[in-house]
Parts: sequence; structure tokens; C-alpha cells
Amino acid sequence: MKETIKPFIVLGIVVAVVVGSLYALVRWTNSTPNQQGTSVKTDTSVVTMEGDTQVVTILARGGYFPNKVSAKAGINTVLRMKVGNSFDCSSSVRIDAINYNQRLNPGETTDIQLGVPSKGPLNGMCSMGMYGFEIDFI
Ligand SMILES: [Cu+2]
Repeated sequence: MKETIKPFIVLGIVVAVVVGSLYALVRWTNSTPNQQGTSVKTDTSVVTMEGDTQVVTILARGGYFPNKVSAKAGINTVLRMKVGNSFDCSSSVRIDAINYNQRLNPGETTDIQLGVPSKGPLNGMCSMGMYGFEIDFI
């Protein structure tokens, strides 16, 4: 009697291990995309206060980093654009909402006055439209 039950117990354990492993694999696979693509995640670490002025610092170097920033609406704001040392088209900054279109010098930092933004996104891009960034005023 015992000898006939044994294979079923072994089979039961094997099934449990396989199902458990698949469950763990599915969970791991689903969680992986959340850990990737940090450059497109909203970043608030680049927002600082200088007196009454909010300063949003973005690095332009083969793209904009970070390319999505969340900042406060309703306070005087400056976009501090740091341009990398080597020239690439991201140093040519265009922000249509404020009629801004300038070629910034490599290795230099330029403050772009944004005034007192109201709620909503402010989008910028390189003059070719290849790279973009967004400041989400909330
Ligand atoms: Cu470009």
C-alpha cells in the first residue's frame, strides 16, 4: 500500500516545485520593467530652491538628463541648462511655449527664465526635435 502512494507524493512535490518556480519567474519578469528606464521616470532630485526661485537643472549632452522633471507651479522658476563639453545637437535648445530657441555653448551653464509657470507640462527639445524633455508643473 505504502509503495503505491510514494510515487504520487514524489510527483506532488515535483509539481509544487515547478509551479512555485513558474510563479516566482512570472513575478520576477513582471517586476523587471519597473526597474529599467530610470531616465524616463519623473525626477525631482534636480529641483532646488535659491531664495524664492525654483531652479530646475537639466544636463544637455546627447539628450536631456533627466528628461522628465516634476516641479512646483506658481513660483518663479529658472531652467538651468548645463551643456556638456562636446558639441551635439542637444545644446541647441528650443522651448516653444516661451518662444525660446538658442544654441548654447558647450561646457557652459545657461539660466533660462521661465517666469511663474502655471500647472501643466512644459516641453522642450533640441532644434531638430530629436531629443526632448518635459517639466511637469504640479
Ligand atoms: Cu537634435
